[in-house]
Formats: sequence, C-alpha cells, structure tokens
Amino acid sequence: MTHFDAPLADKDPSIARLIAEENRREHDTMRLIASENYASRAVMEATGSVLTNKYSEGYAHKRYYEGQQVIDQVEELAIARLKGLFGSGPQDDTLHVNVQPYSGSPANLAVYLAFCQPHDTVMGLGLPAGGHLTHGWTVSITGKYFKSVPYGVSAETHRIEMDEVRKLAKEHRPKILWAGTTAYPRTLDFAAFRSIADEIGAILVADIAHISGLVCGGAHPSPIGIADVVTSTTHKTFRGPRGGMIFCKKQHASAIDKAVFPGLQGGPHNHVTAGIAVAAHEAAQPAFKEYARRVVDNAKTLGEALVTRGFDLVTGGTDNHLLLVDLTNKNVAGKPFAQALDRAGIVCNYNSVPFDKRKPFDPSGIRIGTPAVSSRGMGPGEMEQLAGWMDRVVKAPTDETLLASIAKEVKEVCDKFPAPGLRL
Ligand code: DSN
Repeated sequence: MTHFDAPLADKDPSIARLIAEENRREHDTMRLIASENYASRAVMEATGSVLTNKYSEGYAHKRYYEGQQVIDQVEELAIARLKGLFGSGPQDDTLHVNVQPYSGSPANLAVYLAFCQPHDTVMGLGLPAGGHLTHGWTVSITGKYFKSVPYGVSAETHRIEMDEVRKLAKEHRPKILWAGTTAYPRTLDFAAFRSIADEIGAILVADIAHISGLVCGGAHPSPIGIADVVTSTTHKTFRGPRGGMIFCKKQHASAIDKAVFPGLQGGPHNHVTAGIAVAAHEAAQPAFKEYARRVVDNAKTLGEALVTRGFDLVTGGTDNHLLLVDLTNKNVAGKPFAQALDRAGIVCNYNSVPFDKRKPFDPSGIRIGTPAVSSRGMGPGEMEQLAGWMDRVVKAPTDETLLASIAKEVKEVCDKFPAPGLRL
C-alpha cells in the first residue's frame, strides 16, 4: 500500500477518531436543529469522491479548462433532475438552474450582484423577526453595501402582515424584495409578495433554504414560477450535501450565471454537485414525499405536545418543519435551556423571539426542527416523548443527574431508529 492509499484511520488517527465520535454523537442524540439533517450514504459517497480533484470554471460546454468530459455530464444531470423536481420536467426550458453556489450565503450574494448596484435599497424580513443575515441585516455585507429596509412581524400575531410589507415597499421601493426566513414557523404567501413586487417593479427573490425539501416533497407551496429568483441551500430539508442552488426565470439566466461565476466564485465544487444530483434523485422517490409530510406532521405534533405542557410557541404553532419556543413564562433563558437539553441528548439552538427583550447571544427562546428525527423515521410517539423530556429539563435545567438519566433514555430511543448515512 502506498503512502497515498492508506485509509484515514491509519493515515490520520486523530481526525478518524473525531469523525467516529461525531458519528456516535449524531446517532445517540435527538438532533432538533431545524437546519440540520442526515445526508444519505450515497450522497456522502458522491461528495467524498474523486470529483473533488477537478477544476471546471465556467458552465457545461463553455469551460476555461479542458478535461470536462465527465464533469459536464454531472452538472447537467444535477440540473435536469432539479428541473424535474421543482419545474415541469427535466427539459423545462422556462426554468434556469445554477448548482454552483458554494452554499446559501454565496447564492444570495450572487443575487445582489446580478440585480443591484452598491447602496441600492433592498428589503427582507429582519433577523430578529426570523429573517436571514443575508437578506440585508446590518452586520452582514448585505446590510453594509446596500440600503436595507427590513420588514418585521406583527406585534400581536408575530406573523408577517402583507399589508405592512406593501406599505413599506411602496414607501422605499426596494430593488430586491426577499421572501424567505430562517426562524419563522409559518407558510409564506408567495403570491402576495409577487403582487407587491409587481406594484413597485422589484425583483422578487424567494429564499427557500429551510423548506426546499418540503417544497419539492409537496408539503409546502412552491414559489417556482412566482418569484423571479429562488435560492436555496441543499442540505437542510432537501437532505443533500452542503451546497447552494439558484432557480430563476429564463430571462435572468445570464445575469445569475455571470454573478455566480466569474462574479463571485471560482471553480465549482464538482463533488458537491454530484452529491446534489444524488439528493435530487432521492427526492424524486415516493418515500421522499412521505418524509416531507412526516417532517411537518412531527413538528405539529411536537408543538401541540409542548403547548399541553405550558410552553409558549411563537404564533401558537407551525405550518412547517420548525417551532420557535418563547421561554419567558418558564423562567429560564434560551441559552441555558439549550445547553441543558444538549447535556440531556437533545440538540437545538437558542434563538431570539420576535420583540425579544434579551440580547441575541443570550435570547429568550429556542428553535427546534424535525427534519433529522423524521429522516430516522420517528413519529408521533417520539414527539410526545421529546415534549416530556423537554418539560422535565425546563423544570430542573441544572439537575445533572436528571439530565444524564434523560440522555440515557434518549439514547435508548435513538438505538431503535438507525440514522441514514452514519457509519458506527
Ligand atoms: N445557519 C442556518 C440556520 O440554522 O438556519 C441558516 O443559514
């Protein structure tokens, strides 16, 4: 065996051990981070393949390097499969797809580059209301290089009120109007966003990073054909590798492609493109629709079970894969609660809630999501158990004996639900 052929465990036992530990952690815990999932073994094989060796600046049949006989086919297959999933079929020529963004943030930056000049006005849901950094929040480059006028949620309902969005949009006339969220438990009204964008001549961009798996699985309305541009990551509910993708109407194809390359990025990550193609193939199977439905059903069941135990859910429940829990009435802040849950084998993130009086690094809430547990096949019984464990933890977040004993119960349940893609 040559030096180059040695398996990881022999070549680098330290990293091999850490990867093994992460496999174990992902198996033994209830993973409730709304943006995480389990990529399948096939997705990981493609992502860990020889395709990582190849440079291919440009697009299929128009590259700046030779040797693209295979890469062009990989990229074209990924695009055709995504058109089949999100459009009318693999040949849908009204829909353009770019699979080269390195992830969601570069995908969104490419949209700014395609349509805006520095200091142009842009509008998206503010971060404290559940929007994403790249929709113009102050600390992001998108809030520094553009004039960002965020909309929020209603103080009463904590929902996006379209009349408010319309009023603000008409007053400030943004070049780009974002319809997308990262911590918002309700369906977005893409048609209402469209009519506002039309009234002011804005480009409507839907960021479906969190929900793309639900959209193509039929568990959430689709903005394709409504928004001018749709961006997404590929690893959340979509369950692919870490990557990004952009869908747009045909007339914007050239602007989007030029913005991604050469505007923003160099060579695409072809191993990731292959992983996206595999994920698209998996998402086209009937089982994926069942999974997407299960994600939403589980979130609803978990939400109801939490409400029964006195937890306060932002907007009272959910239409999608996530729940935002306001812990103010439980006399514990989001961060210590999330940390206590982690010690009990239940992994989520602390999160601001709308109109939070606490700081983002020590906010009042947690965000929980059901994609990963649904990929393991967990259902209503496990959601009830989860709510029960969370209730016990919220009452005694510093009781380490209790947390350790819940972690053991969690592991026992996890042992019954093998997680996709793990190698133990
Ligand atoms: N970090 C992702 C999330 O957790 O929602 C968004 O980029």
